Order: sequence, then structure tokens, then C-alpha cells
Amino acid sequence: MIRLPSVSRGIVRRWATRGLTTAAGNLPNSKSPIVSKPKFINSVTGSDELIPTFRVLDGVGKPIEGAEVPEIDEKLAHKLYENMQLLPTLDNVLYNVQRQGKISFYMTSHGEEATIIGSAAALAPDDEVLGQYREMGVLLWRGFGIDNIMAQCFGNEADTSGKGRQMPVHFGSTEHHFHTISSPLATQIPQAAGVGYALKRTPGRGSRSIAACYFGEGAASEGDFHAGLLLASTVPSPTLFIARNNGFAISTPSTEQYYGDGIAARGPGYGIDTVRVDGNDVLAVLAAVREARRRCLEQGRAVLVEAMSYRVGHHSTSDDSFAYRPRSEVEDRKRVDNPIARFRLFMESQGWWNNEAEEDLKARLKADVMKSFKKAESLKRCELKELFTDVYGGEEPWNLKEQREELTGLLRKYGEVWEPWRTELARFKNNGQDLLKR
Ligand SMILES: Cc1ncc(C[n+]2csc(CCOP(=O)(O)OP(=O)(O)O)c2C)c(N)n1
Ligand SMILES: [Mg+2]
Repeated sequence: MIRLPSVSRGIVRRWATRGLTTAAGNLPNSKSPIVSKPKFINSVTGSDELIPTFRVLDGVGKPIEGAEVPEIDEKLAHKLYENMQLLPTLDNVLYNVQRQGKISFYMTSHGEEATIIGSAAALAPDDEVLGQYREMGVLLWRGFGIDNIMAQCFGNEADTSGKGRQMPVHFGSTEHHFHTISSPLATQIPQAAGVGYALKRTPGRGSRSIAACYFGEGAASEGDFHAGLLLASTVPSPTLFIARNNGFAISTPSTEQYYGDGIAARGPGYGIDTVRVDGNDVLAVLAAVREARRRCLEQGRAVLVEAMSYRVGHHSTSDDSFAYRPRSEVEDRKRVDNPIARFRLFMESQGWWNNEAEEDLKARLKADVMKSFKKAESLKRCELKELFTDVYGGEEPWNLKEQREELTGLLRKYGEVWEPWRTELARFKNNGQDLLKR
């Protein structure tokens, strides 16, 4: 028997008299019911079933039994469909433009059009969006415009996202409440919890704006995912987490990314309202995200949506996915469940769409995108000195001054005599003379 020192014996007696060691055996910090057998659980549904997937339209665009079509009129349906078609139109052109060596990099959204456009449509235009990199459609929905898309991808003087200083698809727009994309995975997730909290504390926005954070199921394997969700649940904020589960993180299939019930299963672990939705069904995504957003605002708390889809395209232009998945699998998915075709069938069933409208739209979008591409291609890059401007606020730090001096020195020495540099300098406005002739 362990003999407690007399001070400890006094504490035990005091606990006992306050009922803390009584038959009821109350536990601190828990209202969990006491049971007499160990109960192991490995399901959040309470019934050992997988979390269900919410769907409105079946594969041929017909509402499934019991489904309620979300409030949508012909005008909104047209906007949804046009943006879902604009995405692949831009993707096809920009993918090929990269292949021709005219831009350095690109990422397509093939297969995720319904997830991206449906969710964008459910947000308010000034909800703050923190994306991963495959959410160009949110900007299109908000009217960023194809000229701005092209300018960013070309990194030319018209690039409003970052004066050509970011990789293609790393968009950003204060005007469109779209925070600049950064490549390191999952960094946007804890940042979103912070943005949500800032919104909550901002007079005038607290009750009407949310932070919407997109990420892939692969990014959800990062520690930042857990940090972000824990922060948003313990320091409550209207932060909407939208997991795009497209089946792959580059070459790693989602089956190797987690052993549990997807990303959705993690929400309840953080006390976060969660829903899983068919990401190929634009109406289901629209309805789920509308409701998720409503809950965010009503409760001032985070909500998690997991949208299930399939990444039809390669991960990026730096990837050849047929090295790790059969071409036939991709072709099958494209044939069996195309989110654009599914919504088109719904539109036709409402009398809102027909072959003629389809042809007109495709021709118009293609013409607009090609016109914009030609314009972007003809523009020069920003003046070279812009490389050093507005990187930091306030006075320019010594290290930037030093780097500018070094570049100027090198350009003076080699800029006009060494062919690769001469060619490169000719791509900048003023041929780099703004630095050379300082
Ligand atoms: C911290 C970090 N690790 C690795 C990478 C390289 N990387 C870029 S995208 C990617 C896959 C991400 O997959 P997922 O989150 O599912 O998004 P998806 O590309 O499928 O949309 C990886 C591993 C990175 N950018 N950052
Ligand atoms: Mg993925």
C-alpha cells in the first residue's frame, strides 16, 4: 500500500467530501455517459455506416427521389452553365499554350467544374476566399474576367494579381476578395480560420461575411489542416472549409491518403458541422454550400463540406498521370459522369437549353478566349524594376537595395552582349533600360 504524505491525504479527504470520488464518478471536462463495457468506435455516423453523399441530380440530370431542387431561376442556371463551360474552354487553350512554351505552367479543373462553380455561386461576392490553386472558377464567377486570367498566366504588364511575379494560376484579387494563392500546401487553412475570426470582429462584416477555404484531400494530410480546423472550432469563426476530394494528390490516390471515412469524418472530431456532397452535381454543391454558409453565419462557427469528384486532367503541366493510372479509367469517368453534361440535361429538361444555344455558347467562349490569348501574348512584361517594388510596405529594406544593385551590375556587364539575356530583356517594357540606365 502506498502511504500518502499527510498533505495529500488531506486533499483526498476534501475531494471525497465534495463528492468527486463518489459512486457517480463524475469526470472533469466530459459529459460522456458512463458505460460498464469498453466501447470501441470507428464511425462517426453511430451506425457503422459511411457518411452519406448528398445528391440532387442523377447521372442524366433528373432529380433523385426525395431530392429538393435548390432555388434557381433560368438566369442563374445560365450563369452556372456558362461558367462551367468557360472553365474547360480556358483550360484547353492555356494547357496547349503551356505545351507550346508560351507560359511556364498551368493547372486545369477538368472534372471539378461543378464543385468549383456550384460553391462559388453559393457564396456572397465579398466572402473572403482562400484557395489552393484549382479554384480559378471562383474568380470567373466573380467577374475577374478572362483578360485578367490570361495576363496573370502570361505574367505580363496587365497582370493585376502580382505584376508577373508569381507562377501561373497563382491568382489574387483584393477587389474580388480572393487571397493570393501560395503553393505550399495547406497554408491557407489556418490562415482562413484567422480571416474568419477577423471578419467576426469587423463591425459591419461580422454578421454577413464568411471566410471560404478550399483545399484538396491531399492537402488535408498536412498538419496545417488540423491546426486550422482546431483553431476555427476553439476560437469560433464563420469559416467554411471546402475539401475538394478529387481522388488524387498528384500520383497518390486518396485511398492511400487516409484509412478513415474521407475528410468528412474528421469534422465531427473537431465539433464541426459537416456534410459530404456529390461534387459532380452542381445543384447539390450549390444547395450544400448555401446551407453550410447559412450555418457559419447563424452559429458564428466553422462548417466542413467534402465534395467528391474525380480529377480528370493531369495534376498540372508538370505531370503525366498515365504513368500512374490507366488511360481507360479516365476515359470511363469522363463518359460515365461528366458534371457539365449532367447539368446540361437538367437545363434541357426545364426548356432552358438546346443544341443551338450550346453551339452559340461554345463558339462565343472560344472566340473570347482566343482574342484574350492573342492580346496577352502581344503584351510585354512589367518594367524590370517592378521586380523590387511593393514587396514590403514602408521603406525599402537593405537586402532589396543590394539585390537591385547586383542585378544592375550584371545587366550592364552582360545584358547587351550575351544573347540569352538580350532576348530575355527584350520581353520587358523598355527592354530593361529602366534598370540599366539608372
Ligand atoms: C507542403 C507541400 N508539400 C508538397 C507539395 C507538392 N504538391 C503540390 S500539389 C500536391 C498534391 C495536392 O493534392 P490535393 O491537395 O489533393 O489537391 P489536388 O491537386 O488534387 O487538387 C503536392 C504533393 C507542396 N506544394 N507543398
Ligand atoms: Mg486531390
